[in-house]
Amino acid sequence: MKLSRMRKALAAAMVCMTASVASAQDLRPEFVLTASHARASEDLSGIWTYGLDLYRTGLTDINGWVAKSRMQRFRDIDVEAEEAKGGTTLLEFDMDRGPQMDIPGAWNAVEPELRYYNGLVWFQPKFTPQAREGERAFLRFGAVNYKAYIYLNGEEVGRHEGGYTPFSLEVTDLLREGENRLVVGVDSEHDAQSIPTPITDWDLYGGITRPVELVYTPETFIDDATANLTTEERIKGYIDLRGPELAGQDVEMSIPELDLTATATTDDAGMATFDVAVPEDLELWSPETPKLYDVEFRAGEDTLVDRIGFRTVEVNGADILLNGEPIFLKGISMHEEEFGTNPARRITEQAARALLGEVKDGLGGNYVRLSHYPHSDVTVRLADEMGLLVWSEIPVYWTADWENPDVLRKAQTMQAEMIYRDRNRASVIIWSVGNETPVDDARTAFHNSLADTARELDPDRLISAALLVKRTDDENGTTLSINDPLLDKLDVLAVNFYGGWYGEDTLDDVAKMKWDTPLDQPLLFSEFGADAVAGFHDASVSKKFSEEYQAAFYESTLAMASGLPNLRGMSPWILKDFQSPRREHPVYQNGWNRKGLLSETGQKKMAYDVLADFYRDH
Ligand code: GCB
Repeated sequence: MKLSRMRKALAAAMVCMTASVASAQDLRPEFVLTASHARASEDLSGIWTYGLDLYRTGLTDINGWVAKSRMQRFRDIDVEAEEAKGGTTLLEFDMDRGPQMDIPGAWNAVEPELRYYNGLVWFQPKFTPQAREGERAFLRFGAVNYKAYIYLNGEEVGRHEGGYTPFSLEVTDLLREGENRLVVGVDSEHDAQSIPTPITDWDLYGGITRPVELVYTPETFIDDATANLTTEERIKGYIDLRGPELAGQDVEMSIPELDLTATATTDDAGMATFDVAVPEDLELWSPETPKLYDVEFRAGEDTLVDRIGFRTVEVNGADILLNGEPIFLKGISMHEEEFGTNPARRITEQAARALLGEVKDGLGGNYVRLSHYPHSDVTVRLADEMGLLVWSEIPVYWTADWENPDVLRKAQTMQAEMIYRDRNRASVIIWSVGNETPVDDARTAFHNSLADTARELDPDRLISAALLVKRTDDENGTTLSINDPLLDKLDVLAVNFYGGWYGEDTLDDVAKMKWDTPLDQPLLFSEFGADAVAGFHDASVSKKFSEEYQAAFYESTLAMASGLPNLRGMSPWILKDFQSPRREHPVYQNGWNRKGLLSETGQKKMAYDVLADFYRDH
């Protein structure tokens, strides 16, 4: 064996070894705070002050020394009052008198000078919590992109890495009566060891992009609870307590609308499981009837109510079965970006409804690919309510430091944070473990580990990945195949395909291409698409960036895809034009990827109706 190949094989083996270390149990977030929106809480969102810190002087000094106290933005100090005392005090920050920003929302949209700012920004709200005797308090962040450093009243509470998943930190003993000072350092910089790595095809969107809440719980509380319909026609679930009284607690899960009550007793770790027969009058959740039930979890003085739908999903040969019936996934891909000329990834319920409404009512879809990272909980809960199936993924996108066990651990942690957040959402049917990552041993070992942990964490959903297509040109023409050892770990094959857009192929060439894919598994087109500028027309249909070309591209790709015997769905790229610093054609793009069926303000392009018609006929 050549030395380089030996090294690769060894590295792959090392990746596998570390994978077994991160068991599903190890990956559980310290606090899940499931259904936290249903708890007593205070929303800390609103106007916060901020200060830039491009050289990260608030975190460290030169030579890795501790940051100078005059630079430590997180100090619990009234700078103006200190200065008024006179004397020798020197402070080179003042979080109280900084400029202001509306949180949540990415900073890129706020000021022109922040449009492409990529680094550390300090944020501060001051707040006065309600007095809540005997309760525990947690700071819950919906998402901070990308690294977060959290301080309350001058003390470090915790850190978090990963821009799209929630995290909760206990602050019971740090909260004080009266005014509290929360300081959050947010570093948007990505590097070769981050997930994703620095170059993607979407906007940086640095900042605190989802709500920050102070959530209260009893001393011993239900930190996590699930209820899920399995293919054996059982409702299974658990209650997982945190607090001083874990063992031997009588706990209960009930669905009043179905007169269903299940009781259990917790083990020493505070865990109790349920496994009950499905009541006869259970109305299954589906895109046509997105029925949700109030499910009540009770433990001691704690009660938690979540709205949960019950459905099964499985694969049988090349079919995807929803509630036992084959389903074709009529979908579209979507980034987490609201309509508007200057989006800030501010996903209010109204913003999410506008996007998902286009999928469900406009295109007549039943499915959405939430690409390329876990989207806001608001979106996923709305998908439950509106009846849209969901593909959800972590941003293992194009590349990662495959041979680095710490990076694998990072990806697994993100995946666990996503799964723990959304495992009660009926809409979510697919966890994807990667997007367009070139095949090699170390990369496959990395993805295999992600697939294994996803399955261990959630055996009741399907695993997929958006794969690259292998192209062969010979005397028989062009053959497209999926030649990827990762297939063994996937329930559903998915491919991204851009023939007729990137490269020299004409749309006629695409129509003649042959596919050679395994036929015993369902196949999804996880992406295909072409740019078009809304309102730019070209009667000859030959000009890229015209609406006509995009529409013709959709027509020919849909015709080609329809010939694939195991095609079971698609999520073309993409619902709406989205910001991307990768797309800088000065006439057509100007920082926008134009593959939307809608412009950034919601203007329909011709291809929109091509897809809507196709879905109406399927
Ligand atoms: C892809 C990527 C997606 C890009 C898209 C494009 O394959 O998965 O993130 O935005 O192509 O527009 O090229």
